[in-house]
Amino acid sequence: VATPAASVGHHGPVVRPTLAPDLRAELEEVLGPRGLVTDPDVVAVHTVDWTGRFRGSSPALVRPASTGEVAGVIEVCRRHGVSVVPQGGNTGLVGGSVPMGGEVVLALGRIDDIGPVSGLDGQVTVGAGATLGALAAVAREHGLRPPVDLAARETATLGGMVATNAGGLHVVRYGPMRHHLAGYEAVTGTGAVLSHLTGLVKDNTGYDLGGLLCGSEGTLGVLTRVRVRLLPDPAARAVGLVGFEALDAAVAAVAAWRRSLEGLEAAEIVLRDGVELVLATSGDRDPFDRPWPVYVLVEVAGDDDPAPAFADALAATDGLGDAVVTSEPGPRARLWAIREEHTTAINALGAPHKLDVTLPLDAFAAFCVEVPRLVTSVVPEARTWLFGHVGDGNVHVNVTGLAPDDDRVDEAVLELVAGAGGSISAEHGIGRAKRRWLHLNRTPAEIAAFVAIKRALDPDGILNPGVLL
Ligand code: FAD
Ligand code: 2HG
Ligand code: ZN
Repeated sequence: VATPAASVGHHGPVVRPTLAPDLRAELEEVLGPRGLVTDPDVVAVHTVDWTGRFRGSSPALVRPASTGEVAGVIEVCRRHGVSVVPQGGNTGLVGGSVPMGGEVVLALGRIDDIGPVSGLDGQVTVGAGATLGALAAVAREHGLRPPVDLAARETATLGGMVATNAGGLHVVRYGPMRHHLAGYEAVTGTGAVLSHLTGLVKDNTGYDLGGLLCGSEGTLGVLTRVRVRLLPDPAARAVGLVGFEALDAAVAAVAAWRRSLEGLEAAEIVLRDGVELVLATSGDRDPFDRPWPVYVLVEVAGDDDPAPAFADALAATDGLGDAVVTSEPGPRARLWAIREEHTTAINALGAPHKLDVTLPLDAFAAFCVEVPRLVTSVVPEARTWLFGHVGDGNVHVNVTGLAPDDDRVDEAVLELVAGAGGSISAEHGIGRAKRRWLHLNRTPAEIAAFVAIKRALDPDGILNPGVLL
């Protein structure tokens, strides 16, 4: 691979890297005619992240159809000293899925088989390239659902979700992806295949390599198949949008509902400016007849209609302004859209800087008040948008009006987070976007352990160089 001179950083390189003829021939040998794509227009689609902030370049897209082909690709690339970026749905939000250094893109889309679903324990083995939406459709046939849900469901893949330890909309009840991983198959940077798809609940036979691969962001191995636990899908649901005057009242209310509402499945926060932006984009009607500064979207599920218990909990809530609650599928979806459409609506303003952070709950409200002030003190013309999973202390700080490679705001916000005892990445990962600040949350000894693990599984550093470490 001819490495382009301008490939490091957030702006796209001018030079297009090309494959050396012998490397091309060996990859063709492994992949067959459908598996190697070098048409620059097709490859280009895979070199830009979902937000448009990270723009790289690549000589080729490889599309293996089996674990054996993935191992073959890694073995060839390692021998040629060529790096590889594993890519699922390319919906990641930290720049980890695109080739910023002229790497080959290894897309998992052809490894997308699903099933069968085990009737006894609800487990299923899934090709890493299967989308969450496709898995949800299969799960529904069995009265089940995937354990994690997120707005990018039609594009995000199970491999990407395990690689990032995705969180999503129901962590408050079920936890992130790692909690539901029952087995894995992956190819390391040496081309070795690690396969442990037993699905055994009790299996204390040494290191938890699946747990290690989960959240490793493609730096230790290319996941080819994962075994996940599906969950029962409760028969009835109620969704409420609850308006508050103040953030601290909203945070306190969520804490109270966590104790009193048995079937609490989601507690998501949005603010007035974000709601206005989403409604202006969608043309939908405001569900309230007056604006509230803060809203919490709550979902409660159970075998019977949970709306009465939900109404009781709302009646006992201090500082509550107003609420709309519905058990009907259509209106429920419209309330969810107000929350889920934030990412798309903000992106339409220009590629934001995305700072996905967790705060201790007792610091959450003060942080949300402080952070817009901090942002404008660093870059006066920047604008801050806040929303997220308040039930988990996780707020998505989106900042628009910044140049893609101007990291001053990122630094100030992440330092504020760490100073408050929070995490600089709640659920999206470190990727390229936050690598500079890993030290804010991890000690030198921890990072040294990370490096040692990386060297053991990827001795030549060909898997996702520049991501995480
Ligand atoms: P990609 O974007 O392709 O890759 C992400 C990372 O995983 C990269 O580092 C990549 O190299 C690595 N990777 C991908 N596949 C593999 C593999 N098979 N083996 C090894 N490494 C691999 N995230 C949340 O956590 N919660 C949310 O609520 C959420 N909502 C979202 C909503 C929208 C609208 C969008 C655009 C994104 C959202 N995300 C959310 C982020 C994103 O969807 C998740 O990070 C998801 O897990 C990425 O899956 P993917 O298949 O798109 O992975
Ligand atoms: C969500 O919770 C996703 O909707 C995306 O994690 C967050 O757009 C974001 O910053
Ligand atoms: Zn999120």
